[in-house]
Amino acid sequence: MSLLSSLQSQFSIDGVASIVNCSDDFPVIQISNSYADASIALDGGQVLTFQPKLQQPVLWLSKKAIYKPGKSLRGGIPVCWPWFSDHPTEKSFPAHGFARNHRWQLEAIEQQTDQSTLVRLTLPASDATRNLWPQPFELELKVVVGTELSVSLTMTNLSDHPCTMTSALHTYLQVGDIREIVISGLDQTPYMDKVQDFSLFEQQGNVRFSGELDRIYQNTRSDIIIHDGVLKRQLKIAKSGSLSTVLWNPWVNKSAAMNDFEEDGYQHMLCVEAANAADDIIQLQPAQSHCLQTVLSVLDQHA
Ligand code: TA6
Repeated sequence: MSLLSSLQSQFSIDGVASIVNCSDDFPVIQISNSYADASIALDGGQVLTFQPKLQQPVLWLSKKAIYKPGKSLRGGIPVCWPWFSDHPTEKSFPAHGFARNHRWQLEAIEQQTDQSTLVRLTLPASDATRNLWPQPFELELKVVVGTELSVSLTMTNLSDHPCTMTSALHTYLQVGDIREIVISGLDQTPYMDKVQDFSLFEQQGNVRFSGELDRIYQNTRSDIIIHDGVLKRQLKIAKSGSLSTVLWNPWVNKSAAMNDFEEDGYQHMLCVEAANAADDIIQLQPAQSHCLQTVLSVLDQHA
């Protein structure tokens, strides 16, 4: 029996959940319940789409995204773990860790009593992951598709010594026009600016975009609201288990240099990432766990 048919017979739920190959050897879970449609790739444990019924897509997914095992897709919610950005000491290791480049295992798809749908995935260790991260670990991703999208990443240290790690739910959001976007929730928050040599600044008022922006906001638990006058909606990004929030838009030149970024795609996307990044390092004792969660919701249709 092929992987796809065995997943389909074990996990599909009539009228709600199915597992399809969205390109050669690229299994994707498709959810459609009373609240929303969503899709999740086993490769990377990556949520690709989330669209509440009768609304516009919440997540941005590049039209030039490459559907290939071992390569993180441009868009949706890549999982960055066990390090965010570059590895702290090994420059040849992949950026943003390895969780986004490996195939996850589907553990369960369940209808909840409120008719939302829970999908549970785990990342198995392999020789390839052990070469990059020898410590035994457990990594679980829970995705709940309802009126909101909730994504929770639980990391557990299964080794016999303390471990440190960083992480992010690198969420690509769909916006009408990046130049018109206003972000609230970060006033007076300190941030590290990657575009200005990692210098430290403090946010004054709302965030607006007029060029490349790549910042790690620090020491913040706040919800973010994206005010989108073009799509006439407000998106709320709530989080827990995170003291850092990353904002990213590559703008013209950086996006043109990426082969999986559609032309002018930067105008319609924005990353808001619930993270443990920079000084927000997670230290786990043996058997200890940490949960990083982001919850996305459309507040209303009038920005
Ligand atoms: O989260 C922001 C960031 O770290 C940027 O610096 C940026 O280059 C980006 O993520 C995308 O990284 P990727 O490795 O997916 O091209």
